[in-house]
Amino acid sequence: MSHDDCIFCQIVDGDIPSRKVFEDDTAMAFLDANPLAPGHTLVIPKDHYETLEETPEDVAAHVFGALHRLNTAVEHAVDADGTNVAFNNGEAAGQEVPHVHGHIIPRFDGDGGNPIHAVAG
Ligand code: IU
Repeated sequence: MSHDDCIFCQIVDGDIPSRKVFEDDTAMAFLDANPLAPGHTLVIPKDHYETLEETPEDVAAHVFGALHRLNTAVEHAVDADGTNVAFNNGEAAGQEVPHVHGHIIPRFDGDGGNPIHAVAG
C-alpha cells in the first residue's frame, strides 16, 4: 500500500478530518471513528509503516512514549478504571488498517472480560 492509498496517511496530511488529540514531529493520536468505548484513541507514527516489524525501533519507541502519556490522559479524561492497550499487528491478528497503530481502549469496572483471553479461547 502506498502513502496515497493509506487512510491514516491521509489523516496525518489533513486530507481526511479526524479528532486529533496529540501531534508532534513523529507521532499523532486521534479518536477512533468507531470507538469501542468513549475515549478510544489511536496512536500512530506519522510516516507510513505497515507493521511493527517495518517500524524503526526509534520511531516505535517514540510512538510508545506518546502512547504512555496519552494512556494516562485518556484514563483521566473519561474517568476509566483501566485500559486495554493493543497493536493488532498483521492481517492474521486482525489488523484492518495497514498503517501501524496502537489502540488505547478505556475500560470500566464490570464492562466485560479480558479480550486476550477471548482470542485464546
Ligand atoms: P485495526 O487494529 O486495524 O483493526 O483497527 C483499525 C481501527 O481504525 C478501527 O478501530 C477503526 O474504527 C479505526 N478507523 C478510524 O478510526 N478511522 C478510519 O477512517 C478507519 C478506521 I478506515
